[in-house]
Amino acid sequence: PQPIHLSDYRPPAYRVTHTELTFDLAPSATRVKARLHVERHPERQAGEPLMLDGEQLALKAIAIDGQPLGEDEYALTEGGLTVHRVPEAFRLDTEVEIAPEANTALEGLYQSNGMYCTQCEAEGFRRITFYPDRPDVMATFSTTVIGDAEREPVLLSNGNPVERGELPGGRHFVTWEDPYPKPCYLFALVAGDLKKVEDSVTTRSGRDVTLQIWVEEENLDKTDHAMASLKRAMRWDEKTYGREYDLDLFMIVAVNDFNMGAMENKGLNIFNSAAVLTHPHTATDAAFQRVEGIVAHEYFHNWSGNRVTCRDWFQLSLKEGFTVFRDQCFSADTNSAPVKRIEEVAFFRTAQFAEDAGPTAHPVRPDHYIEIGNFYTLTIYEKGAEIVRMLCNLVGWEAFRRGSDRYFERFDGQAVTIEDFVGCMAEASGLDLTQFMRWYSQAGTPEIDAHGEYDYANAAYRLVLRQRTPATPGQPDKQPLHIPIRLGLVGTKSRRDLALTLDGEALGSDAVIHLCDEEQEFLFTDVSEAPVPSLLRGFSAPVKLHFPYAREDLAFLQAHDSDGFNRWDAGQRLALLALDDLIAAHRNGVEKVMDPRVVEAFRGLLTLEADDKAVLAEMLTLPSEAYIAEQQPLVDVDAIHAARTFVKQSLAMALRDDFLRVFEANQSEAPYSPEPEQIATRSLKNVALSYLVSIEDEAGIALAREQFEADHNMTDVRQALTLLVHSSREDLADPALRVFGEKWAHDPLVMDQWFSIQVTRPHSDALDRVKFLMDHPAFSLTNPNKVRALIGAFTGQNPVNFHRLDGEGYRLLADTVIELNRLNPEIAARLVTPLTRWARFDETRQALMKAELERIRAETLSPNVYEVVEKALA
Ligand code: HT7
Ligand code: ZN
Repeated sequence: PQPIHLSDYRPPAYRVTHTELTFDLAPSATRVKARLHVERHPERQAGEPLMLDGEQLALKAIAIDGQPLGEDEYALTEGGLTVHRVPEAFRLDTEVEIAPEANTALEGLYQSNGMYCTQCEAEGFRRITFYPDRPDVMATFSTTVIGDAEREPVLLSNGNPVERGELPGGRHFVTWEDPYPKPCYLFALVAGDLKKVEDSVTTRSGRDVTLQIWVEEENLDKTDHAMASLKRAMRWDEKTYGREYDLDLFMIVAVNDFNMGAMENKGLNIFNSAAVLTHPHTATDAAFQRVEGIVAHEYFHNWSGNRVTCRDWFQLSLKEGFTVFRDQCFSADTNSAPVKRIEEVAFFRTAQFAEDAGPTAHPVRPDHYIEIGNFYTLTIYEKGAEIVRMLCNLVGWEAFRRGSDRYFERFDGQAVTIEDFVGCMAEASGLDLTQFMRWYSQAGTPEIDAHGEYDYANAAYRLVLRQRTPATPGQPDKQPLHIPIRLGLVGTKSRRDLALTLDGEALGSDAVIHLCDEEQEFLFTDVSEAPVPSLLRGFSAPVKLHFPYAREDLAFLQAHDSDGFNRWDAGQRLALLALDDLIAAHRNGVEKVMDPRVVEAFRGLLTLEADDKAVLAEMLTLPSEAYIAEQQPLVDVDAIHAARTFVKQSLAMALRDDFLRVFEANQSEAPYSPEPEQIATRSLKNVALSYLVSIEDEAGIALAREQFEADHNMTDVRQALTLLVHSSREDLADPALRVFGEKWAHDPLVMDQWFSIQVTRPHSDALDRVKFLMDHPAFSLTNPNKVRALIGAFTGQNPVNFHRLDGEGYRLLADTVIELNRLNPEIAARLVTPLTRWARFDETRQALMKAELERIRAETLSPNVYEVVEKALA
């Protein structure tokens, strides 16, 4: 497969102004009739052939303006259909046959639990009909869906239903009209035996909107939270961005087989059931919060993505980065804002940093790709959101909002570029954002080396910052970026933020400085006492910051920094330094000794009367093994696991009574609610429990068992079960797993949790369990949630077992990727990621991992897997 380059972009030769579709549904032979109203693009010459994308379509009929075409008038190719000569404006009719039941790739029209559904982003529409499958072709759609009245009583598509009726042979139809021009990637169809929950809202301008969530009957009791989240998101977007919903009907459908979380199809969002269904007994707090965030994200796309869309797929982050930023702010407003930021950053620094440092690193706006499906990445989504966040902080909220209004108004109904978006922000703020644009074109994580000195004699603090971005594949040389650094200077005597004066200008006590050159010096004057600098507050830029903090400085910041995020970060840095020593001790076979400063810091946290329990729970959570690995020059999974376990157990032993007190003080019998206060209390209690069980303290074990048996809510049950299963108390783990597995055998989303808990167990039987569970009746390789719950959880969250020195973990992953490559290339390409990180490990593991990649490469590969494996072995 050949790469596509951004620099080759040209507008389409022909555009489609209106699309009429008729689907006659049948599992193995669905007929799709398409009538396209086509005209030449004014910027393209007359006389060019009409080229349409199409894959796995059996063409049954083709006509232009009612005249059937002869075989010499068109050509079918592997990727589509070419009509050699067409008029300036015309009507193209085609009819094709497709087989939804055979579609395991879950792109285009497929079946999930017998219901029909579609996934068209990025290039799935070409598996439905011949079409210019590119986002800059925007048309209004009229869609008729014909199905069996009994098997498919519900027939849905985008927009508003305008006609319905009976047909001979027990068939029926519904016609839908979507008045908003859209690219075909936003097309959707759903048909099946679904039930709905309905609600309504009145928008700010007085439009009544019906809200529907469509699910299988047994899930009708799991939609309340999604509906409430949707209503909150609608209000929030009106209030915060002045954006209103624009159709009379907004629908969400839950499907079990789905490659990603959800899809923002116009007026008909399709959701992975895991991203919409919740119930206190089946979903954890984290799942409730995830559902709220995803419901909001898809809804926000109605403006950032649908009304204003992307010119081409290189601009993907235009809609995704902006929409993630919007959903992050929404969730911060609805939940604990500092915890939301801590969670975002912890995840970002673990996973996006790793992506940026690996062989598939790419800019937020890539300049070439083979398979766009491989570019729904943390870089496009999360780093894209960090860039929008920096923009917002740089120009200030008021100018950002003016820029956003300008963007939506100027480009409504158009397919545009990242320059168009940033241009609106530059106009609204008057700032020159030329250098800032490099964030979009340069891959890799910038690193900042910082140092500072306090000059007692002159009461000045000199801070020197130096930036460099390491080379990434295809980008050996990097240019300096515009990096906003929010900071404070915390006085070591007063324990307060000191007033900041820079170049004679008073900046307050919390300010942003701009690092634009390779190296810059900042001289703060009138600094009345020696400070400890608190840098990159709130993670003001997606960079790695190195400052030679003494451990005492970190303990000081953890206790006294006014910025909650940096208080947490100082604690993480302090723990990381202790972990570094212990990793070295483990490798050298030296006795491990716990750093008393970490114990004292934790004691301080536990004895403090916490006003924010959610933040406290985060502060008591040690960096994950994956994050620790990210900090190491070479990853030693066994040493990391041993060191982290040692720290956890040392803290648990030293502070056992404190953890017990915190656990008991935060137990509650109140009925479950996903409100922030309750979530915070549960988090704190469950962190405390994890320490107690880590040392197999009898009281702790008893509490975990009681919590499991009390069966109050899934957050508590899952935590208790995980702790028991991950402990070495097999006598408790196996019965608990059996009880849980039998109780929830009927619920696929709970069974996903049951799978994950077992295969993330850090014991040596984990790999055998994975193999055994792959034959479990509830497991299926064609269901992406199951693959993620079992294989993804094992390879991503069980480092000591995945990286077994006999290479069995790698072999299992490669076998699975090879099989999935045929069934679902998109999922296969994502799943292979852990193998692509081979360069981070010792030579033995490197060789084993590369051998498995070679074995995959020897297969006949989908473009998705081919692109990833080639990059990994380049
Ligand atoms: N915009 C949606 C992306 C998506 C997707 C992409 C590729 C294959 C399957 C997919 N399902 C959804 C989701 C979003 O970002 O909101
Ligand atoms: Zn999105």
